[in-house]
Parts: sequence; C-alpha cells; structure tokens
Amino acid sequence: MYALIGTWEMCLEGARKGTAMLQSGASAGDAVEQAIRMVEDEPSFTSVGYGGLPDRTGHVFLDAAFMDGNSLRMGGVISAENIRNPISLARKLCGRETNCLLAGRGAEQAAVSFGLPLWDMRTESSLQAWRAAIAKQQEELAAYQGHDTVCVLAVDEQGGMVAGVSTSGLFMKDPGRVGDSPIIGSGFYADARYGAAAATGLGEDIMRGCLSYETVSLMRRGASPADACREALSALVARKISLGEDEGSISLIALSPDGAYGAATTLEIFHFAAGCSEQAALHTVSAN
Ligand code: SD4
Repeated sequence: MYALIGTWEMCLEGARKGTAMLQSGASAGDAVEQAIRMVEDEPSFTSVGYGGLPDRTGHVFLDAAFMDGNSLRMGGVISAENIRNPISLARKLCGRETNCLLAGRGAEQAAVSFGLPLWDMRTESSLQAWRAAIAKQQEELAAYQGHDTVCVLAVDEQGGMVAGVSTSGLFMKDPGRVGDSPIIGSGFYADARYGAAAATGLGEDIMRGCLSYETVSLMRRGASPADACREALSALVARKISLGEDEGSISLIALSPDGAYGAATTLEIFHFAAGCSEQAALHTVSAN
C-alpha cells in the first residue's frame, strides 16, 4: 500500500508522478521531493519556486520544509533567495542533528555547498505583477490571491512517511516576513506512527493553532485524517470567532499510515490531489 496527497490543482501532475514512483517502489521522500520540484519548476505557478511572486521590494523569498515521519527529523529553509529547488535543500538538511533549519544567506550558502543550483527566481511576468501592485499601492496581504503553498504528504510500501512544503509566501509581503510553511507543527508535521498533516492559507492564522501538529495529535487519539482536519480547523475557527474575528482562509490535508487521506477548509472550495494505491486524481472539499 502507498498513498500521496498534495494541495491545490497545481500539484496534480506532480502528485501523479509521485504516486507512479511509489507504485514502482520509490520511497515517500523521493516521491514528495519530485512532486514538489515539479511545482517549483513551473513558472506559471506563481506561488512556489521559479516565477513566485515577489515581496514588496521585488525579491522572491522562499520557504520550504521536509519532515521524515519515521525519524521525526526535519530540514527547512526560511526566507532564502535564488534557490532553484528549496525542497531539495530542505531534504538535504533533514537528518542533521544540528543546523537543520537555515535562513537567508546561510541557506543559500548551504545550497552551494550541496551543489544545488542558484537561480534568479523572478520571471518577466512575476516582475510585471509586482510593478502593477506597486503602482496600485496594494496594501492588503491575502492568502489566496494565486498565492498558494504546495504541501505533499506520502506513505510508501515500506511504511516510510514524509511531509514536504514549498512556497514563496504571500505576494507583496514585508521583507523578512515568514509564514507557517517552514515552521514545524504549523505548516507541516509527520509522525509515521499516527500520520502526517500540512496547511495552506494565511500563515499568521495557521501558526496560532499549530494546526499541523494538532491534526496529527488528533489522529494519535484515533481520529481519521478527514475528521482530524475538520476538528483541528473548526477549533481554531471557533476560537477566532469568539475573539470577534472571521474564520480566515485556511485549508488542511492529512494522511494516515494506512493510506487514508482527508482535508478540510474554510474556503468555498479547496482542491487537492490524492491517490491511494492508484494514480492521483483531483478531489475537492468545501467549508460546508
Ligand atoms: C504563508 N501559508 O506564507 C503560506 C501561504 C499560503 O495559500 O499557503 N497561501 O502564509
């Protein structure tokens, strides 16, 4: 048995490739890295990797993480520029006892030391979008204006379980702004005994509920992936509403060791790609 789940329609091709790899015996780590690299490499996806939309200063800063649910080790990249495939660097850092989460220049130096390519991640069209936003003096930071994080969870035939995420964060963010994606327990979590989870949406809200850890923790107490996503999300939403806030823009995915998967969202519609012992297909979940 193998299974893989990934966020958003942009992940479909990568998820198909990842499930095909799992079918032919690849590890969950290889499948997750490959699925995410395919999203990072596609410039028409403007929220991840090459072609990602810039911050206010016109620079593309990338966040990524990779967690091995069997060893509970993680590697991560925070606010790094010019790294062609941040997920590959995050994976290389995973397993280190120290120095596993690197930010900025240090991450770029590590990429060079691993022989990973550096790249100007801006494209003419991402710069055009930035110039237009500057001209409009856009102030609002929004989680879902074409700015979505790719999160992929996989379990392989050998029981290996991995979570990976990659994003360029929010369009027009302040320089140095970091969301949930590279933060363990918020943007992602995996424990091969109970399951894996990952989040997409407004990182500032996701972090307040440590949503990925909370989802895995509910699975540890027996919840299915779908129920765990729903319960973790609705608890944070209820708390936000009790504070006089709106529900926010948050979506969660989860995967259990037996290959069951699920998702929950505050959006009208949230797409994810998933397959269990079959090729990945597109699925949807909605807030109601
Ligand atoms: C962040 N969670 O940087 C990311 C962005 C995202 O849908 O996933 N948007 O806050």
